[in-house]
Amino acid sequence: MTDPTYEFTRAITRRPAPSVIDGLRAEDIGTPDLARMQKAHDHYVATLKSTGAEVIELPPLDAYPDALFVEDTALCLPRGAVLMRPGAPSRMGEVAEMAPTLRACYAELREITGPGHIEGGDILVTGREILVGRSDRTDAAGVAELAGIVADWGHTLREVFTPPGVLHFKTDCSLLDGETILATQRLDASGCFEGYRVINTAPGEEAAANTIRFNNLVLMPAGFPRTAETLDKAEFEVVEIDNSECAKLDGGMSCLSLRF
Ligand code: CIR
Repeated sequence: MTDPTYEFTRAITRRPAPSVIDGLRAEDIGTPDLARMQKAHDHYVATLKSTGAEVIELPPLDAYPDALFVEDTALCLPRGAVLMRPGAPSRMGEVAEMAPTLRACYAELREITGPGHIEGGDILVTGREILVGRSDRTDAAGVAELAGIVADWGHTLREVFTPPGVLHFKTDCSLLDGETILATQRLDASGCFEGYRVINTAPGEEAAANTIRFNNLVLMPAGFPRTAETLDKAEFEVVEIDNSECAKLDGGMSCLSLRF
C-alpha cells in the first residue's frame, strides 16, 4: 500500500529564468546567482528522479521572476488538483501558466476563484488532515474556499497560523512521514502539531525546517549539520541540496516542486 503523503510517481518543476534576480524577498541579502541556482536546481531534479519518479521540467518564465517556486500555484491531492490564488499580486499570472500541465495530469482540476487568496506554501498535507496556515499570503476567505473543495474529496482541513514575519507555514515545517513533522521550535510552540510526532530543527537552524520527503529520501537545504544529524539518527535518508540562492528569495525545498 502506498502512502500518498510522501510516495509519489511524479513531480513538476520549473527552471529559473534570468529575471529571478527580481524575485520577491522580505529582506535584501544579495542578488541570486543564476548559474549557481541552476546548478542546485539540476541537483534537486536529479535527486527527485533518482527515486524512480518522472519529473516534468517546465521552461523558464521570464515574465514571472518567482515562477520557479511552483508549489505556490497549486495543491495536488490523490483525487484532483486545485489551482491556488496567490496573495502576491506579481505571482497571480503563474497559475494560468501551470494550469495546462495539471489539466494534462489530472481528470479533475478545480480552482480557488476568490475573492480570497491562498498559496501552496501555506498548505501541509499530513496522513490525517490538511493544515493551512493563515499568513500575509493566505487569508481566511482563501482557506474557507479550499476547505469546501477538499471536503468534497474526503479531506478534513484545519486552519492554523503562520508565525508573524515568516513567509509561509511550510517555511517553518515539513512532513517527514504521515505522522512525523519537522518543525521549528517557534512554530511547534504554537501547539498546532499536537498529537503528531514532532522533530525540532536545532536552535539557530530554523532555515532547515523546509524540507521535502519524496519517496525514500528527505531533501534538505545544505548547511544545517545538527538538524541533518538528527534526521539521520531518526533513520531518514537525507540528501543535502545547496539552497543558498533560493534562500535569498525566501524559497526552499518544498517551493521548487509539485509532487503527486
Ligand atoms: C515569494 O516571496 O513568493 C518567493 N520569493 C518565494 C516563494 C517560496 N515559496 C514557498 O515557500 N512555497
